[in-house]
Amino acid sequence: MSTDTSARTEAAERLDTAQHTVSAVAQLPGGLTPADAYAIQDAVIARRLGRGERLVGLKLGFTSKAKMAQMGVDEVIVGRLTDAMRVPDGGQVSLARFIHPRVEPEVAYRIARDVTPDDDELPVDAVAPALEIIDSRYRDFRFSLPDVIADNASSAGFVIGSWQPLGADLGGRAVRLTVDGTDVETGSTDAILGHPDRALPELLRIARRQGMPLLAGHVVLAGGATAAAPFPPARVEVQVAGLGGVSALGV
Ligand code: OOG
Ligand code: MG
Repeated sequence: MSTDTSARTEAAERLDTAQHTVSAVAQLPGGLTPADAYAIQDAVIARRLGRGERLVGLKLGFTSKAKMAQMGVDEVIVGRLTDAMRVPDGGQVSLARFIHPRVEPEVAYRIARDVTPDDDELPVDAVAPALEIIDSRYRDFRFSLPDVIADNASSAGFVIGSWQPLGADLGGRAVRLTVDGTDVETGSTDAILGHPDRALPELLRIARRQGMPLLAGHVVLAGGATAAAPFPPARVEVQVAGLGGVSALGV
């Protein structure tokens, strides 16, 4: 695929249409670089903002080996979260909105203030247990690294539990993903880059490189601590030891 503007616009339109018509599409033609793919992601986000959505955060992908192995990808990526993706804790989610949704247990951080070029660390002021809903727009949930970057890192929905002030070490916390009370995935926050706090400098680095603003109050999802599981019509809950739980009901 050539990387000219019209090819990028066409790829973005294809992915955006797949999302709001809930129909999977073929992978993008080969030969895209990650830079091309982020330019397509920018165009996908611009279309969402053009429909009145607002940016409310960012997410990291492939920060754990379990996720990398599950999807055959081995580089950390970033996607954008909008208000339309937010689900209240305990709320219902219509599964008809998605093509083939999956859920992941995550840890969320909150950005404390607008980040400036002088910041050498990402300022965060709170942490919460989180549940991410991912939904690749590609057929069979199969993609290359540039494909998934262009597809906004499969972002589809997110649920944030109660925010708590930072302080205690977030490393080594047990993580559970349950469906109707039964464990489907278990792991540790250390699966996220060895310690979830390590997601923050990774986000700062990639967001700066890509010119993505990091703004006060925005959510940061640090990445799945385990492999993702299918999102069934049932109550899905994430528990992070010491942080509590967060849930959503698929209907
Ligand atoms: C891409 C999204 C990866 C994570 O937490 O690693 C991700 C995908 O697996 O479709 O959200
Ligand atoms: Mg995730």
